[in-house]
Amino acid sequence: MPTAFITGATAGIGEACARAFVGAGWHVVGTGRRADRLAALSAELGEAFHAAEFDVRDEAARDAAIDALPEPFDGIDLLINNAGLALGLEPAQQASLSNWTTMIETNIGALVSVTHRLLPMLVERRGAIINLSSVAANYPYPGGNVYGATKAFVRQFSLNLRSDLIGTGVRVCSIEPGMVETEFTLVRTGSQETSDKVYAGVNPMTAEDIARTMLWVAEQPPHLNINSLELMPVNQAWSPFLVHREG
Ligand code: NDP
Ligand code: 8X3
Repeated sequence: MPTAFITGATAGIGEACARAFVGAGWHVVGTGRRADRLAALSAELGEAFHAAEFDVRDEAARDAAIDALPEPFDGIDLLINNAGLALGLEPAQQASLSNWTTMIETNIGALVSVTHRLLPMLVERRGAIINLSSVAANYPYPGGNVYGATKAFVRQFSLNLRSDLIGTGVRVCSIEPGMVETEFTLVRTGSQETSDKVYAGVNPMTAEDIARTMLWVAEQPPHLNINSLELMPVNQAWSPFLVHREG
């Protein structure tokens, strides 16, 4: 049975992935800061699931958790870099620097660091990496400023990894979803009411939609790499360029 290491398994896409991969016969290491959520997932998923509680930005805590992985969770075949967040929707000139720093540290810094830590094992096992980018990587929108830029980094890092990993058998995919109803907008805005309004009437994608897609990516034959995959709900598309008229 292969093992997946899923960052941010306490909510949304990561939690749905933990369920989907265990359901498909994988072993799963699920990480996150919220111990109560990890305990509930452990109780639900049983022996195929191993909880690892740490802040993804804390390298020492992360290394301690990885070093303590028991068999059969200590041989990782798939890294799903999912933990991430957006904070704020203000225009750049009004945004909080601390929000920007948190997004950069989490979406870029921690993702790079976890990848660096697990790459030797993934090479040894001819494993795979799935990185959570976003449509925000590919299309600018007002208030997307640093969040979109972090996701553009994730997409380009994924493609560049492919170049370096040629010949190793390691596969890398950048997943780029649009609107998925999770705790994402609650975290971004701090308001459940605002979050509910964002998704109202949209029929957005679900965390399960993305988890099913990631399982499909992971279970392609070993000679086939899905480089990037952009997904949107049918009720989401692009808007015209913004134009400001003077006077
Ligand atoms: P949720 O807010 O529902 O889940 C985010 C997960 O990330 C949680 O498990 C949270 O765990 C974890 N996380 C955040 N910060 C940290 C941290 N410092 N240390 C450890 N874990 C952390 O959001 P989603 O499921 O929607 O988001 C998952 C990924 O998908 C993100 O990278 C997001 O940018 C991306 N994405 C989301 C889209 C959407 O529309 N929802 C669309 C495109 C991409 P905890 O708080 O317990 O630590
Ligand atoms: C989340 C999708 O469109 O809210 O990455 O930026 S979006």
